[in-house]
Amino acid sequence: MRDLYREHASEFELNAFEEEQLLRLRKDGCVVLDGFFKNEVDIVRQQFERELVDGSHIVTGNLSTFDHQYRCTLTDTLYHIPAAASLVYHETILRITAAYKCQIPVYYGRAYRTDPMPEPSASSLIHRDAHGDFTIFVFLEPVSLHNGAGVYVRGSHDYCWKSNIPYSCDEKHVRDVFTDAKDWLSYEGSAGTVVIADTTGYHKGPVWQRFGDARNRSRDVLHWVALGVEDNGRREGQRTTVRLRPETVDSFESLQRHFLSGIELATQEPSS
Ligand SMILES: O=C(O)CCC(=O)C(=O)O
Ligand SMILES: [Fe+2]
Repeated sequence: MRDLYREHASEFELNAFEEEQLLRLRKDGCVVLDGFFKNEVDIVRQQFERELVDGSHIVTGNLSTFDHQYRCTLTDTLYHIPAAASLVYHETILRITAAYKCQIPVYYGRAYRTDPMPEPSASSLIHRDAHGDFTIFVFLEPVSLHNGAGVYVRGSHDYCWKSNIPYSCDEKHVRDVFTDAKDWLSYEGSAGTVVIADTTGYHKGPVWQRFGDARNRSRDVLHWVALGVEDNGRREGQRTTVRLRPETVDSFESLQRHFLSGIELATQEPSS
């Protein structure tokens, strides 16, 4: 798959803005693009709100280790919110992800709301994701420490890649290693803010300034994880990614076909 990417790297050529983000991403492990989708996000948020009120396609907990009673996830997100597809498959994000991973990214977005939590648990505690996981968040409303921002530890991607540390870890240990307050990047921004993060590095979210404060509000996010194609094959079934078997992708054209049929599949009426 990496060879396929290298052979067709010109298809993913970056413009000056994307190049700048890529450099920051390589250095810090995370970039925040404030209000990047400010014009597109309202329609996505309205459609998600309708689904939350209707409730019939909302699942609470049990989708993955980090899903819990405070998280409400919309199933078949791209079908129920067709407007989300142009964000999830946005060229700039595809190009940055491809260039960072030197791989053609395959993924599937989903929307969720996290209600205020009385105390940090699951992904709100410092952790890292599996090696090679690369996460994109689009915040559907302005996001701050009042409605569950997030934190990324700048530079920890290199540290985590090199060492075989566990997924969950003690925040004190991370603070001992990353002592500079500037390393602790809190991602906040206006509606449509995009965060692109190598989540092999340490992060946590959602995070409120004071957990348990009665004034805390929920946060709505469109979220997806770009796995390498090899990873996707290995972990098929565990993630709601587009299904793609490496052995069926032997040329760029067949990859493009798979990619498009993946998008089509994701935006089609669910079978059950
Ligand atoms: O919602 C978030 O901020 C983070 C989710 C996360 O880190 C995860 O699912 O691994
Ligand atoms: Fe995570």
